[in-house]
Amino acid sequence: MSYRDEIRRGIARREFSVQYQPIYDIQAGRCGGVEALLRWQRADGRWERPDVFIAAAEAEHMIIPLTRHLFELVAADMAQWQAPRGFHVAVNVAAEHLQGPTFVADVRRLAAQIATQGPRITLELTERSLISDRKEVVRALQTLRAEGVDIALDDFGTGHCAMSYLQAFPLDFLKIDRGFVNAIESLDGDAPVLDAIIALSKRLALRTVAEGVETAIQFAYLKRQGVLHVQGYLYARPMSSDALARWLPTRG
Ligand code: G
Ligand code: G
Ligand code: G
Ligand code: MN
Ligand code: NA
Repeated sequence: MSYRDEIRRGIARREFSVQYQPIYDIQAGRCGGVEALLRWQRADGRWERPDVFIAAAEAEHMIIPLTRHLFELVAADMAQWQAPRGFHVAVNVAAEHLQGPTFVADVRRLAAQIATQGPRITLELTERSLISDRKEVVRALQTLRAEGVDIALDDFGTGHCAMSYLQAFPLDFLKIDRGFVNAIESLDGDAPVLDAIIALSKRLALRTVAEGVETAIQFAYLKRQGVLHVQGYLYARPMSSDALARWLPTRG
């Protein structure tokens, strides 16, 4: 059976689930949202690595049906939690989906399904997905943004794009890749590339999310530099929808 068929069968057998990683809003002093991360547990109990099956789904043109399935899982999960007002739910979007003809309709369907819960959708895009089809992609993003969807650039600093896309695309958040956060070793040490990324975000009026924050020193450094949101094992690990439903009321 091809990997493509295995993914299709996995969707039909409901082997996919979603883990949610809380994102801390430093200014508000509370959880500001979550990132949805897809997981795949095979019938024999084995967990497929997400980086592996996501890459395979992209390579075999299964990422659009898989992401639509993710949207359905997220909508069903969200009915179980009490998300505070202004809460963000971030979903990762692949280049093929973003550039395809069904993208706006697919996101609108998710938005309609979760409308009663009132959270905002954040689309996490990678630099790679912004390379081609500029006009079409800009138009799709502008349309969704006008309807209240936020756009985040994920894994910032790890791609191979010219930085001109930062001005060409409508963006709200810049997610600083964990590699730059890792460079923070002490409060008085320096992390020049990280500092430059934060300064650039400010100049472009983009809100920053630091990823992979694992230590209190990293947290304090980022807070001092004016980063607005942090995500990482220090604050919370990715967790099931049930665990999130229990966790949220304790962390508001
Ligand atoms: O926890 P983590 O191992 O989930 O994620 C591994 C990689 O897979 C990350 O780069 C993450 O962005 C990506 N990923 C996780 N879930 C999804 C998803 O639903 N869609 C896409 N396109 N990527 C995802
Ligand atoms: O590429 P993207 O940023 O969408 O993927 C998020 C990935 O980062 C997931 O695989 C998630 O499990 C992982 N992650 C989240 N917090 C941390 C952290 O503090 N340290 C590390 N090493 N990985 C993290
Ligand atoms: O707001 P709440 O108490 O839920 O958040 C506490 C969590 O947020 C801590 O576990 C830590 O991850 C992070 N955090 C919040 N404020 C600070 C701070 O001033 N210093 C450090 N080191 N972590 C903080
Ligand atoms: Mn992401
Ligand atoms: Na990332």
